[in-house]
Amino acid sequence: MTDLAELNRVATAMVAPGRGVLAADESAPTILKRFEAIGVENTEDNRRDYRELLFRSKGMANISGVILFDETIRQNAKDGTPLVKIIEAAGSFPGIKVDKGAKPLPFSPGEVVTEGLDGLRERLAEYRSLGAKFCKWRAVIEIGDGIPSYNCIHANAHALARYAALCQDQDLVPIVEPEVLMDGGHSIDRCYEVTEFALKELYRELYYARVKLEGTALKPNMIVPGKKCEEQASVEEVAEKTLRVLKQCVPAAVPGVAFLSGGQSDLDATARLNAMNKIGGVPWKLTFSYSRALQAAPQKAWAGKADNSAAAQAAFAHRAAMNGLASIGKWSPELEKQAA
Ligand code: 5MM
Repeated sequence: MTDLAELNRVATAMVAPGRGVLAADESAPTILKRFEAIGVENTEDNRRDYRELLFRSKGMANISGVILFDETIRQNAKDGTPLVKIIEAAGSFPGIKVDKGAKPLPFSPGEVVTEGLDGLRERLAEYRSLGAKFCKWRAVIEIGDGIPSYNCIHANAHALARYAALCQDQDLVPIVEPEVLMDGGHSIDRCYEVTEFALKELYRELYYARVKLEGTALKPNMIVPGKKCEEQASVEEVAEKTLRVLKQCVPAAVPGVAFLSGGQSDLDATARLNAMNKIGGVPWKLTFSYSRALQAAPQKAWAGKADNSAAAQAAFAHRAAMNGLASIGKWSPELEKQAA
């Protein structure tokens, strides 16, 4: 029998004030891209060394959970300690990405649906035995000419709901991530409209699948204009429109919302989260579940050299601390400079 109290305890701790989630679940092609950008060879040891340095950084004080990739949840640190144990020792929950990636959606040019439901029950049981307390599944929704279609919104919401129900059946907290991409030249209002559509459909499907919202976390995009849009938005506009869409769509039973960074600059991701928490007045905690906005700085500082490990750990700790402050509305540009 699903232990809803335990699921709620984990989901609530994941969004505890001052803390958020580190998304370190880059799949093989994505970590290759990240390592190429800093001139590092994409070997198993390098992937291990890099992630180990993050998990041993004092920045983990602001990290409530770490999303891992399949390889990482099975990996040991250089001294033989399982990486999962290092995360637990830092007071953080190990989590796992369980989707198998976004694949073309038949008869819907330019659209994708996330796959990975086949065999998921068995994979979840194994991940739980390896120490996972929560999972992540990411749907990808692109905005373009005539897209997204209802078929894309619905297929992805349905898959997210089936995944979430299976997670809870195995006593794992599902993070549901319907990401509306910020690629392209669309306006902030178009992003609002599509995100609203995706979230409404998601919560409808979660209801049909009998998912217990108290034992879930939402990982959405913020409401932002496309990267190529000529009219960019102020921090206040992003915060205000993001809160507005969440209030329209997300039930109060959800303990917390942990945003993805989605290609925003490190500072934008922090400042916008901070602005939302300053406005407040919402039933859920608002925090971060960033990958790029937490890792770009440490990756640059590390550049694959053991001698740079301390500098990389400090860069990670800095971003984790700044986002920790943003999660309680206590960040400021002055603090950012002082602490840097
Ligand atoms: C680490 O990036 C995750 C996706 O990895 P793959 O594309 O390799 O499967 C991604 O889901 C990530 O967890 C979230 O989108 C947050 O990352 P950003 O960089 O958007 O904060």
